Amino acid sequence: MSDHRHRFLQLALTADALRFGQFTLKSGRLSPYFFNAGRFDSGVRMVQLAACYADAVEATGLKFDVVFGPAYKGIPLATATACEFAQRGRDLPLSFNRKEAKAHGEGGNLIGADMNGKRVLIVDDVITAGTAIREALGIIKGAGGTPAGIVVALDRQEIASETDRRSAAQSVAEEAGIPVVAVATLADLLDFASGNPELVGYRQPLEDYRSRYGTRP
Ligand code: OMP
Repeated sequence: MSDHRHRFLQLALTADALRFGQFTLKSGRLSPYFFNAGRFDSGVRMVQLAACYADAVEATGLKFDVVFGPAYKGIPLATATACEFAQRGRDLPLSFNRKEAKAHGEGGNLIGADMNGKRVLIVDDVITAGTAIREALGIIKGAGGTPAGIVVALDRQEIASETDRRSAAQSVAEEAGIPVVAVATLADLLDFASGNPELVGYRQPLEDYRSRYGTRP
């Protein structure tokens, strides 16, 4: 497992961002685990997480001009990732949206750098069925930008729907013609759990869930 994958999973556990139990997902699926990016709730945690995102993106050699964070959780993630790229010598424009359009002041629902005519990297927390990412793609296109790639901390590697057995990440990538990069995947989490005595007991529920909703690698 590459260093950023392992580092991220360890960080997520330490921050309690990765939890095991019973969770109802946005898709209605009942999951034995949940990733809550909101637990990266301090400066140090955010800096460490952003380094994992930047490493994952750099490993792909993806070309892009602007970083976009979808509201809400994508906003701090994209911001921290842009700061990390700046630390690495690359000052990238940053853009994000608000959920409700504002009628006064500067108006609209987009904040930050102009995406028109630019190649845009979306930074978000997690992909399950792909609904959140599809919305973000629509926002970028609406602003005249060209989606260049998507990076999420965790790809849960779940089928998009009963009729589309590809993973949501695969179907979004094929439809949009762009890569979906994950810092780590469910497969990485399963590997990580095998080597960690505290997590080994969670492996079976994760495997059962993967048999029901997951795509086999
Ligand atoms: P999809 O839109 O189905 O891809 O789900 C992604 C969204 O689900 C995320 O942006 C979160 O709001 C939420 N989510 C998590 O935050 N962590 C998880 O482990 C799973 C989900 C989820 O509901 O699927």
